[in-house]
This record gives sequence, C-alpha cells and structure tokens, in this order.
Amino acid sequence: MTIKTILTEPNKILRQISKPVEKVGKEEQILMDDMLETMYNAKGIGLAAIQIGIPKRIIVLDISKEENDKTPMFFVNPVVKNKNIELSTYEEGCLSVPNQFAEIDRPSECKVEYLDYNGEKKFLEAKGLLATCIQHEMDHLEGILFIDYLSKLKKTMIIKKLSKQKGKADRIVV
Ligand code: K1U
Ligand code: ZN
Repeated sequence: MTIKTILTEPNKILRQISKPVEKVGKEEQILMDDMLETMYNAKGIGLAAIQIGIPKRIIVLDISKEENDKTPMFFVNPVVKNKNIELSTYEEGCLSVPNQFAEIDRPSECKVEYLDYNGEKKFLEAKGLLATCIQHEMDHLEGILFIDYLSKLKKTMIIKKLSKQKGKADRIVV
C-alpha cells in the first residue's frame, strides 16, 4: 500500500466532477487500499479519490474511534437514494482544506446505494457522523468542498490563508 499526496485547496483538480467506475477490478482495489492508507496516515475519517488526483467515483471512510478496531468502508459509484429533511450540524474539517473547521448543516440521515470493495451492490442507511461524512465525501465527487457552504467572505478568507501557506511552502529551500 502506498501513501499518496493529498491535494489541497486552491487546486482546480479538486473542482473536477469524478467519473463513474465501470468495473471494480484489481486497479480499483489497489486504489482503495492506497486511499485508506493515505487517510489513516493523515488522521482523517474519510477520503475521496479526487483528493489524491484520481477522478473516479470512489470514497473510503472509517469513523471508528478505536485504533485497534478499524472499520474501513468502501463506496464505489455511491448514489444517495433518500435524504432526511431534518438537518443536523457537525463541525467539519477536510484534509484538502488543512486546519480549517466550520459548522455545516446537512440532512441528518441518508440512504446510499453503492458497490463495495468486491464490486457487490450494497444499500446503507446512515445517520449521525456517518451520514455527514458520506455526504461530505460525495460532495468531493461533484467538485464541492465544505467551504462552499460558507459566506463568500469566510470562504475567501480561508482560500487566501491556504494560498499564502502554499506560497510559503514553495519558498522553503532544503
Ligand atoms: O478530507 C476529507 O474529506 C476527510 C474529512 C472527513 C470529514 C470530517 C468531519 C466531518 C465531515 C467529513 C476528515 O477526516 S477531516 C479531519 C478529521 O479527522 C476530523 C475533523 C473533524 C471531525 C472529525 C474528524
Ligand atoms: Zn473533504
């Protein structure tokens, strides 16, 4: 398994719409393994393939808290079938928007149809953090980041801060 580089905002690649996977084969399974390793290494609870530059509709998640009881989940071509009208609020973060957090409202429950790691059709009813995380990751497949839900002012401030940090990183000579 390989730890990949996670792309950070601002980056046009993150704004691409990811393409459906035709068949879950060895290549996709290797990608899912690499995504999981990359997500665990970055201490995240979710990752979409586009965050490592691959525009495929693939998501990995693990919202378990126990280091010794990992529960990875794999979603290929996920489709939300039903969203609750009731909203819940979570403080969201994103590995592609480092060190920025904001409270975001999303439907509190959702039903998702998807293919699993072995390409088998599955159906999941999610609530709580799992529902939030699935919706956050599915936004990535459409090129949407959580900062897009903030006011124009807050979003601009965050993007400016991230651009500045990127500029600084480019200037570090070793
Ligand atoms: O970059 C990502 O898409 C992963 C993201 C998933 C996520 C976290 C929280 C709410 C919605 C979606 C992260 O893992 S951010 C980093 C993180 O570990 C975290 C941040 C806030 C709460 C819980 C975890
Ligand atoms: Zn994210």
